[in-house]
Amino acid sequence: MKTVYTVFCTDIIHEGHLNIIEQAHKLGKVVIGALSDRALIRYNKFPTITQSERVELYKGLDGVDEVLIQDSIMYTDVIRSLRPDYVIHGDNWQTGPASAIRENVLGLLAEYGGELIEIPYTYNENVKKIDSQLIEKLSMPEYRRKRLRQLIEMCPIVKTIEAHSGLTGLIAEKTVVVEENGKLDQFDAMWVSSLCDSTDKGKPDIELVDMSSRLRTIDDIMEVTTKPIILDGDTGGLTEHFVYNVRTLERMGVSAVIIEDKTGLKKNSLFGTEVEQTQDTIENFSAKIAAGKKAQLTDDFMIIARIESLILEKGMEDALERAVAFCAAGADGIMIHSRKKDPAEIFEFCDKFRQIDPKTPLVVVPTSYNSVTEEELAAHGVNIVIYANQLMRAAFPAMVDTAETILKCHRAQEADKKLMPFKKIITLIDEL
Ligand code: SPV
Ligand code: MG
Repeated sequence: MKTVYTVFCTDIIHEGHLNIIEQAHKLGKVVIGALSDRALIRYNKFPTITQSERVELYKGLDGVDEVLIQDSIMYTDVIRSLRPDYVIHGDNWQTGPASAIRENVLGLLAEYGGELIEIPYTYNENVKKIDSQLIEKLSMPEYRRKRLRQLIEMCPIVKTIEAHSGLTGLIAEKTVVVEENGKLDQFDAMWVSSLCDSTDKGKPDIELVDMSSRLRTIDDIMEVTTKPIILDGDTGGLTEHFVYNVRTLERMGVSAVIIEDKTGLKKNSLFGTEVEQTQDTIENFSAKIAAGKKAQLTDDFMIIARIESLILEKGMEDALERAVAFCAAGADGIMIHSRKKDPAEIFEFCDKFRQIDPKTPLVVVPTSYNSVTEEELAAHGVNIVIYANQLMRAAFPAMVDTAETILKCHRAQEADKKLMPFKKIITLIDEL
């Protein structure tokens, strides 16, 4: 009896999957690899049912003999232990990032003479509808909102990139890279930065862009994405207003708001002590957090307290004292910020905080200390890394350069060399 292996990473079975099983069954014993939660999220397919529910779903299908868990998007461990005679897959992985997985499978099968069978991918209206229903489901508030907490449990570190528009949201949603080791990677979540949201509107980052406008930006991003959103809530404003905003954000499906312990006219933290900035008292800020937590209706939403002590040079002890107090007031996480060039003070804070509190999620924004790696941060107990402004900073100089080139040349031809072809820009956005 030959062994036939195939991997499923779906929450809904459609005729394409049934066809694969039927073809596999003709060849021998059918073993399905259920991609684990951990592997699925790196592959940009966030599960809407649990891993064990997926295993049960696959086991119940006619023609399936065995279901095992495949814990990595690459087939290496399973193929080396199972040594299937055949791996069967739809032919839709021959191009794009998934072709790296195909290469991995071909290499492994060649080690002992196994064979890859590719069958035409079923892509009819019904399958398309099921695919888009899955995506729609993930974009719904109740799924999106809880996804950040799920990611914190599942990932060594939640990789978060700034988005300030539908287009940057799409980049955060869809960018996938194949790394040198053949693994795929992508971002887990999005940060709606006050700096970039303000900059995009040509305004300073001083809480001038009001909440209605910030919500509009969030809505634009939500329209075209499914990944969870962390809002930069600045100081949170008046407590009396903050409680209403918590409810609104929660209802929209935002996963977390981060508020910073400053008061009065807020300036961007990267100015540090070069401008006048006032830190709120522990008592006031704790009361704001507690009021927000009281207003919250679901268990999913997170209010994360951002501590500005290191930015304002108030010292490590002050930062730690605040972290403990804000957690006691109900904060679901702590963001510690620094504008030093190296991560030493961030590491010190995280190590000391972890001795006091092993669990509360820690968030960092390595804009100044940008040589630090995700692995190093995770080793110091960080749960969420935010790349807070890089997309905006990439786009701005490119646009200025283009404007200058057109002015200098009195035509567009010279500028065109660095631009995306217009044929590509009109097909960049998927139509329904
Ligand atoms: C933002 O992105 O708006 C932030 C992070 O608040 S920072 O600009 O570093 O203060
Ligand atoms: Mg900000």
